[in-house]
Amino acid sequence: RRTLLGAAAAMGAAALPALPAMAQTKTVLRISTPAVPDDWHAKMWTVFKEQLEKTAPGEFDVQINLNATLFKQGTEPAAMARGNLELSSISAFDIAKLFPEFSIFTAGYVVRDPDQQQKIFNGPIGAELFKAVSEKMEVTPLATVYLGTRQVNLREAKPVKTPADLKGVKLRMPGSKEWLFLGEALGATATPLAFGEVYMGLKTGTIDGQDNPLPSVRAAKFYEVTKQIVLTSHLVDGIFIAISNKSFNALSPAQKQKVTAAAQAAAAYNNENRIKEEGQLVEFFKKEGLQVSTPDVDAFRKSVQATYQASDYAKVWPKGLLDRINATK
Ligand code: KDO
Repeated sequence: RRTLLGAAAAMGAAALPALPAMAQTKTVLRISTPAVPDDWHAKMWTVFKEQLEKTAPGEFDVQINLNATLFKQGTEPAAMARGNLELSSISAFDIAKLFPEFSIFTAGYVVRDPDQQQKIFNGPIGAELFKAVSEKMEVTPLATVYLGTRQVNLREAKPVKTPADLKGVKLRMPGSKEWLFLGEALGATATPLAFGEVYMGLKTGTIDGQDNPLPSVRAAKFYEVTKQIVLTSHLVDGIFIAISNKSFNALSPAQKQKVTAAAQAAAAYNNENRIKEEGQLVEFFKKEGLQVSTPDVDAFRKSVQATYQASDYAKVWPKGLLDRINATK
């Protein structure tokens, strides 16, 4: 029996007929994220999709799933490792679970600002750590997304100057021990809850507060159900656009390059817009009737840094990494 290709080969390569359209199956790239539609790290995926449509027309079918509708928050890395999901944005906390050395980026007051964050992850530190992430987690980080600087957001207004003022405050954190540790380091009583349940938790009072960057407080409308924002600036938070190694390895070198470039364009779009919006939101929240207060940030910094230094987390941080981070300008 002769196949079409066999027949073509017999005719000589020059006579190969053009492949019929049906042979061009698109590579499906499913994205899952807990981000709400109006947040920059949700909108950035449209930039990713549109760029790929231009650079690789007809090659990819990009499917964007927001609001954690495809995979629950925090389960994306395992889904990608199994090959059940192609892309997501993963946090330092997700990475630290499987690669504890990375917990240095879950610690409060380590990274100084978004510019330094980009320099850290786009330079030699990022290259070394991302290689280890790829080996340990079966996912490859493609771009660093500035999620914003995390602030404390309370249901009822109260004077907050130092961590002692957060004593007994039920502060919602995402559900992993690395996140809960950050909440406790701030002086609060950390309570785990998925992002999608925070609005209701604040409204009904099952939690007293939550921490997120200002653009997410706006996009998820937490300002409707809270009265105060305390500008602790405790974590310059980053998430990483990551692809499952199974999907990445199945791409041609040209496709790998195009997917990486699209991820970087998406991150750049997010970073630019988020930084700009962060500068404008204090005014917005004040207009919405919230009290926006500045605590003794040095007191928070000293206390949080000391808590991490004394913890088991710091014991596994690679020797010299903190100094290298601090020296990154
Ligand atoms: C959150 O649950 O507070 C968090 O900010 C954690 C991040 O790592 C990230 O998952 C984010 O939520 C979601 O993308 C929703 O903005």
